[in-house]
Amino acid sequence: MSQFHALSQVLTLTEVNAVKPLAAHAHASKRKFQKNSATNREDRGHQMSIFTNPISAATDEAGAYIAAVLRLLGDKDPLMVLEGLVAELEEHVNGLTIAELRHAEAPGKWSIIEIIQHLADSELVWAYRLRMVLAEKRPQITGYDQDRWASQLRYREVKLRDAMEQLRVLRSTNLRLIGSLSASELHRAGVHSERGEETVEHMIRLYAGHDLVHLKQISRIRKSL
Ligand code: NI
Repeated sequence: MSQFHALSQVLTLTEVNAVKPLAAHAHASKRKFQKNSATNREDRGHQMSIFTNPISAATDEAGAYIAAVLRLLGDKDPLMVLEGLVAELEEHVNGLTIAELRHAEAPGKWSIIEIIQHLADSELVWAYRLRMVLAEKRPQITGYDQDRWASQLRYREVKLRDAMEQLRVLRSTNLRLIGSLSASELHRAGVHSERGEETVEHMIRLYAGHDLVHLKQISRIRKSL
């Protein structure tokens, strides 16, 4: 499983240490570290992300990342987390200037707006995956390189309003779909090329954990402003 991203960006140092030997970093520094510089295990982490499917992802590392995300979710109700994301984000961005919203946490790392666009595009990908898993028989789940999406799709130029609107619409659409599912539909699965079988139920927990990871990251950025 290649759910790897951004450990250095999104988890506190303690959490990163807790999930060693995970390659830390990931959303981080892609602009600085291009693929051809990825010569060791840690550098490869820069290309990995929670919803990415890098060829080099090591199963044990990915598994450790998933464990960290699920630990963050703890015993919280994943549906409550998913439902609360947009309101939480709105609270976080309230009162911030454009400059603050576009302030990168560190060179090569994302700003708050970039994180929100990442969440919006993650939701787009999830929308597709959910529908494939529900309508097709054990479909293949494929990944993408979120850092390349961020640069190629110009997350830096995105307007907060647009990113938030995309996220709001897609999240509520996905939650509506999930709310209509039967128990057996929640157990339908797709097959991820590295992570193997992945059920709708599991994805719900994973995406909820992913929300928390990025909310934490945004809190940290806010404190540093
Ligand atoms: Ni992410």
